[in-house]
Amino acid sequence: MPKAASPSSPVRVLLTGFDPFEQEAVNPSWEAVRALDGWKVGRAVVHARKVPCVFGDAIDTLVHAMDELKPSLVLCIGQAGGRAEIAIERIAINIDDARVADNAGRRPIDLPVVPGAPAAYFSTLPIKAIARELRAAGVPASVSNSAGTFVCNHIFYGLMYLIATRPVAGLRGGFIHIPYLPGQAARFAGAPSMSLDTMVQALRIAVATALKVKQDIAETGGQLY
Ligand code: PCA
Repeated sequence: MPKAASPSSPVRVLLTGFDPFEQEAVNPSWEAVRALDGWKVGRAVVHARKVPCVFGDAIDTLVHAMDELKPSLVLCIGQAGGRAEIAIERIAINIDDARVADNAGRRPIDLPVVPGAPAAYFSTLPIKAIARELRAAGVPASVSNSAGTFVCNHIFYGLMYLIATRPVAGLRGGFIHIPYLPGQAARFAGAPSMSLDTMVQALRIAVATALKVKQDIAETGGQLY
C-alpha cells in the first residue's frame, strides 16, 4: 500500500462537476466546483475537474484526474434537478439504468457499472457530520439514500470501487447532489432551486468537514420510505 502523505506535505482535494445534460445550458455542479479551484483550507488545496456526462467516459476522466493529482479526498458533485436540498449521498449501487440518453447517446439498461464487483459501496465521507454542519450554517441539506441509476451513481460507484480496490492510505471519497440554479428552475413551474453562492458555500463546508471529521457522528439520516 502506498505511504500516506507526510504531515507537512500539501493535501490535495479533488472536486469534480459535470457537463450540462438533458437540454440544460449549464450544470450547477461544474459552476460550483470551478468556483473553488485553487481554494486553500488549512494545508489542503482544491483542484476542480470537469467530467463528461457519459457512461464510461466519466469514470475514465475521474481515474485520469486521480492518477494525476493523487488526492487524499475526492468529492464528485452532480445536479439533481427537482431536489430542494444539498443531498449527501450514502450509497453507490452497481447498476446503470438510464431513463434518458447520456451526452453520447448511450442508454444502458440494467448493466453493472463494474461486472462482477460488489452490489454497492458506502460513501467514506462523514455524511451525517456534513449534513449537520450545512444545516447549522443555514443551508438546507440531508443524507440521501439513493443517487439514482444514471451517470452520477455511475461515477460514484466507479470512485468507491477505485478506493476499495486500489487502496491509498487515508484516501476518502463520496458524492453530493445539488439542486438546480434559479435560472434552470425558472423553466419548470414549482421546481426548487438554490443560488450558486449558497451551493459554493455548501461545498466549502463539505470539504472542510470531510477533512476535519474522521469518525462520523451517530445521528439519523434515515427515511421511512
Ligand atoms: N446529474 C446526473 C448526471 C450528471 C449530473 O450532473 C445524475 O444525477 O445522474
